[in-house]
Amino acid sequence: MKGKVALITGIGGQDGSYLAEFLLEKGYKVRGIIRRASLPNTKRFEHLVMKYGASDDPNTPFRVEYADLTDPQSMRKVIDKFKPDEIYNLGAQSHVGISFDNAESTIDINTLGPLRILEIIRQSHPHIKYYQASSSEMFGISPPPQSESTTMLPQSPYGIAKLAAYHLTRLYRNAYGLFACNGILFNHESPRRGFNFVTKKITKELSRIVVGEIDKITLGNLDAKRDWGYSKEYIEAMWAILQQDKPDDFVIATEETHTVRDFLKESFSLVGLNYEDHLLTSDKFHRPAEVPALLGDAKKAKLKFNWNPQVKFKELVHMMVDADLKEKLEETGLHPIQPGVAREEGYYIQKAKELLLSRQNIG
Ligand code: NDP
Ligand code: GDR
Repeated sequence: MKGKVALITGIGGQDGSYLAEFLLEKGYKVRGIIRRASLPNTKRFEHLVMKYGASDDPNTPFRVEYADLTDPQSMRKVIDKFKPDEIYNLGAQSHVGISFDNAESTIDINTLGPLRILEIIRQSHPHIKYYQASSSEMFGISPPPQSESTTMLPQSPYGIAKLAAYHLTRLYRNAYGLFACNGILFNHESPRRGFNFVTKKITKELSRIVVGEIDKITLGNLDAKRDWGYSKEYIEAMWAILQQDKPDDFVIATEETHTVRDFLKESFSLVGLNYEDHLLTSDKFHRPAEVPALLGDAKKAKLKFNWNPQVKFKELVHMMVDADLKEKLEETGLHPIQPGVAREEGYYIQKAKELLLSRQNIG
């Protein structure tokens, strides 16, 4: 891997930041693009800038430039400049609910964005390997379990945009012989997950309930089922997909499914709370059309590159609850920040339980 160059779009997102760390560890030179924002959108990779610097030297391990998937000239400029061996196209308007309100820009970023990259590769750099961040949302209302051969019936502008990009990726592979692959990833989460996805919303709001900032969490559909895995493991599959002998498409999933209600119940019970005492529901968080049940069948990835995720539902909930409690207990001064002190996972869950008990005793 030494000396290989990878370009990551969406490097500022959950997956992009983990993938950058993983590829740097492997000896890649990592290049990323970010778009202009009025507030910093670099938080998830600031530690990499601290570690590797922000030099213009072409040999520097880590480097980020401004470009935008909606701006073809900017994409051509970075691809011509960095001449990557591999492109991981993770940049997207990735929120399904918001795609109903921003349908056109979702299609611009999520469909035309990949098309622009594929065209640049086809015209000028046909040796580049291309990874497309495809999604289980493409299956829509097809009943579970879903595999690479399941019919795709998307239920949102997001799902439709991703399905078009999935087909473009296959077309450029079949018609022009490009090494272009789809990773069809089921939901994956982590402490770095964006705040308006349901898992992070639950664990973050729970931490606010624990310290007494709020008393209720407001959610939409609690019956939707999702196959939730851990982002840090899923990005390894992205890399493995591009290392196969032949370009292909792969489902990546844990092969377990749980409802949103299960996630809520498990999170609250970790600190000894009953979610029903703290729950409101609102139409605001219901979608015009819903994907009722996702459950991946990842046999092909298991067979081809030994895909075997270790973090399943309970471990994931535990990790995310503990991380948000740490942040909240430190931010509010209820637990001192102790630089350099590493706590075992679960430490802040224990502290939260003690806090809730002491509050009950005072009450
Ligand atoms: P995030 O929303 O955390 O990250 C998306 C990234 O894309 C952000 O860095 C965002 O930048 C960037 N981006 C958005 N618009 C543009 C644009 N016009 N030009 C350049 N960059 C842009 O998503 P995840 O990390 O969770 O997901 C990564 C990819 O995988 C996405 O494509 C997503 O759709 C897909 N996916 C995700 C799954 C999941 O469960 N996480 C499952 C299946 C697929 P900014 O910070 O400026 O908004
Ligand atoms: P999803 O993730 O739509 O599956 O897309 P999200 O966490 O947004 O929703 C999961 C399920 O929870 C229900 N839900 C709520 N969702 C949100 N965001 N907020 C709420 O308050 C709420 N209440 C209930 C939703 O209706 C849904 O059924 C994610 C994204 O990462 C996509 O980019 C990715 O492609 C897919 O996963 C696979």
